[in-house]
Amino acid sequence: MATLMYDARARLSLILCIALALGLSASWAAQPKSKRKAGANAASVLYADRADAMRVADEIAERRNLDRDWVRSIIGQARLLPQVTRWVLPAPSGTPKNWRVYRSRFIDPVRIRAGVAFWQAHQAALERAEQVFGVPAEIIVGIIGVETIYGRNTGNFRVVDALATLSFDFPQAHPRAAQRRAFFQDELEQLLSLAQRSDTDPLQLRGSYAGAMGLPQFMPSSWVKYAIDFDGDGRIDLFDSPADAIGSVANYFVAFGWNKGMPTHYPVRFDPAVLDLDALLAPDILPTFSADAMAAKGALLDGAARQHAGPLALVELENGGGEPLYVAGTENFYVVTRYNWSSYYALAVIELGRAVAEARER
Ligand SMILES: [Ca+2]
Repeated sequence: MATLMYDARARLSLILCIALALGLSASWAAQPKSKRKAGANAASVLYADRADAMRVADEIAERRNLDRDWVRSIIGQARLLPQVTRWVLPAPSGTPKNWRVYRSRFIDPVRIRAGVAFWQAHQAALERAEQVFGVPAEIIVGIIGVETIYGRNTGNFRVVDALATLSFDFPQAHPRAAQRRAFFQDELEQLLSLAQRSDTDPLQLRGSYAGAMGLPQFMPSSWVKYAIDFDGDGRIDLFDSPADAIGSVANYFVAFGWNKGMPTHYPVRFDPAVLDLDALLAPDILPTFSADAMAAKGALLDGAARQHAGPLALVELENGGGEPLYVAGTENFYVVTRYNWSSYYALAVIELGRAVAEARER
């Protein structure tokens, strides 16, 4: 999900869906298929019966200048999804992350073939997005592939149910429960406001269990801020217009600082004599070191990478009990993590896009 949610900002960074993955983020894409299909089994709790939900409905109506009865009616028809309150909990601490396993979920023949077909069908829009925004087609193709397999799996939960559940019944066991609850409550408010403005019935909208929608899995707040009409029909439709999805992903990346022409990452090798891994990993994925500073701490780049002008981060991807993978991430790698706050997610997006591009050339 693009944007899907982020603690600090707002889009998709969401949830940790698989044990490997990392932290909440737009990774509904990573959730087991069994979760994705379970959306229809709503429990019997209706939020019309909940005073706290109706109080929030009144506040939303007041803040957004919406019809109070309409807001109460929509939220009142939302149903608690008990399974969602379990899925948003982080993996138990100590659960090892495993890049190879994570990667295998996304870089596979079915998804690559679907990516080739998507690129072929929407080549003109992808080229135009690259010209207008400077975001390469293969990055956009990587995002839409990881998120929804090019629209095959956009989620079947009523978005209103998902957002109401996470607004009013976010699990207290989550370490950042209050923050997350506030985040989802804001998303619910954004959804109602957006639906009212676009004359859409919010009860008809379907998405991930965290409320992410359409081909690129945008959360409501991201839809409001970053979605664009890229096929020129005068409306923004991330569900049925691949061109709108393509343009919106590119626009999202530009909003988060995508640098045209900059690679996302470089291979890195270590000089054991001077290696200071703790210092190199301290800033996590935030690009901090010049190529020279990185080399001084024992992480060496080769060839043109040594001339890279901007800051770099040493990105560590665990492989269960095996040797981790290390890459030098640029500012553009960091931008990919703004779509979903995870280095595993970002590298999967980048490698899927590359695999699709290579398959096209064969
Ligand atoms: Ca459009």
